[in-house]
Amino acid sequence: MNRLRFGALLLMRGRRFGFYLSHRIVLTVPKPGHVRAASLAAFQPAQVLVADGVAVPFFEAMNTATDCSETFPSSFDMVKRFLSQPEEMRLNDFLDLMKRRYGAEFVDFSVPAPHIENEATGDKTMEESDVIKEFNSKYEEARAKFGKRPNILVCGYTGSGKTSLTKAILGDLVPDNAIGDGRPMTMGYDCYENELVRIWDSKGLENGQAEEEFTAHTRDFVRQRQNDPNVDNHIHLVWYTIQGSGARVTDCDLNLIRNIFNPEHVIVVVTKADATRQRQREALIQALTEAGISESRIVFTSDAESGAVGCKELMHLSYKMLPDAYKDAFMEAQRIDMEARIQAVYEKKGKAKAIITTASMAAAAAGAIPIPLSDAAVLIPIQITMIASLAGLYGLKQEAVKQSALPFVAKLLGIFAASSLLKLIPMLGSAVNATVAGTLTAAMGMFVKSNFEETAIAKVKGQPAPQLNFDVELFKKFYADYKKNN
Ligand SMILES: Nc1nc2c(ncn2[C@@H]2O[C@H](COP(=O)(O)OP(=O)(O)OP(=O)(O)O)[C@@H](O)[C@H]2O)c(=O)[nH]1
Ligand SMILES: [Mg+2]
Repeated sequence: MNRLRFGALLLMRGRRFGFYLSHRIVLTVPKPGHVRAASLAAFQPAQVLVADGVAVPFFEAMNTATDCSETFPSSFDMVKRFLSQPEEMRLNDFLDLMKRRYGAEFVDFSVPAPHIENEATGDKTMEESDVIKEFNSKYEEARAKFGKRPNILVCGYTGSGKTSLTKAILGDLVPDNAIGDGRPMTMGYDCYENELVRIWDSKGLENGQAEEEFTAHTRDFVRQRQNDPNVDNHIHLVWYTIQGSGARVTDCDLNLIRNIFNPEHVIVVVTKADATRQRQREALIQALTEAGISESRIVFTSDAESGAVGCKELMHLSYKMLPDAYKDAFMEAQRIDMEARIQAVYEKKGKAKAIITTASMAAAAAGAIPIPLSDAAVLIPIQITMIASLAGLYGLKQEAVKQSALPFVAKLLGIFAASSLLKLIPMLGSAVNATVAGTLTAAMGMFVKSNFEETAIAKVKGQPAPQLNFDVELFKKFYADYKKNN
């Protein structure tokens, strides 16, 4: 019976009529009174009005019925009224009419068990793990798109303050014992990473070490990285440190800045600003600009202990210079400008809107073909993708996803399960067309987005994440508001 169409007319063996709304819902008049939504299970076994193997659809009639608040003595009276037939018409006359007008007769009708949790019994026919798997894979896709992790190389003479600088900007990522007390601490390349950023903290050039050797070593490292076919492993930005109090720009510095790295990716960071005199500062700027380095790429900083001078400026310049795909993760990783991080969360709304629009268009498209569109099986994968993408966009970590987002998704999915949909039908009105499927998905997306946004902001502020709350009543209110304002 897969050629059944949405909006078909059903007849129950007990002579009760109903409009087939979805794999779960039938509109009927169970006892004298209003049109009610009944579960299909409560309506079986039934017959469907069929011509040439395809159910005869009654969209208009069904749409009117969803909106109707009139009372009827029986389901047959409901059908007569919505199909504009006289009240006194008998059942046999009606069947004759259907035969004459549509060439249609009632044939046996059965639907396969719906693949979704049955709220009433708690049975889970759709494997919960499938939902989780689907969610996780879409989440990872979104992280790969929005939250790409940048690689930053921090390079310069030993003791110039590379590790201190990194710590001032990225905080806990760098262990305290990585900062030296006169002895060269970083041997080779230290890699500090989390899921947002990867820092290559280079072995500094020691006094007395052959500069050629150091340059060659650095060149090899950079080449190896940039030859990787995966651009995600390239060096995306270089912080080249020069100790301000040293006040000397060496040929080795200039060679590295101009020839070894891509000059477009280098920021020259003059460290230890607290110990740098104005005269030294001017001399450094002069030496660097004379070598062709733009002043806009030179930043003076000090470490956290000395007030993290210039670190915000360095962070913003880095953010500006990073390729787009890597900006968000860097902003989220930095610990120097909380206001900017909060702002960046709000600024995700454009991308969120794009995700929601894509999903709501897909839902509308699913609703455009004559299938039962309140059918969860059709809309749920679209909504899982949407919610997982939003979780990825807002950088909800795996843990947060597990603890709050997934149960949240489970509840959201419940909205398209039979009993919730019953509650929604009065408000859906002449529901269940392409527009409504789209609007419903869009409203759901906006609802989820505002929850995730709140969660992300709370995280930046170090506050406990708000509970992700969801229930049908709350969503009904949200949906009504959304419809009013959109
Ligand atoms: N006064 C002052 N001292 C600093 C500043 N930044 C770093 N230092 C000190 O400089 C020394 C070296 O700092 P590190 O951050 O370990 O330098 P590094 O470049 O990572 O050194 P290596 O790993 O050995 O190459 C430490 O004693 C720091 O405390 C700063 O802004 N001001
Ligand atoms: Mg170091």
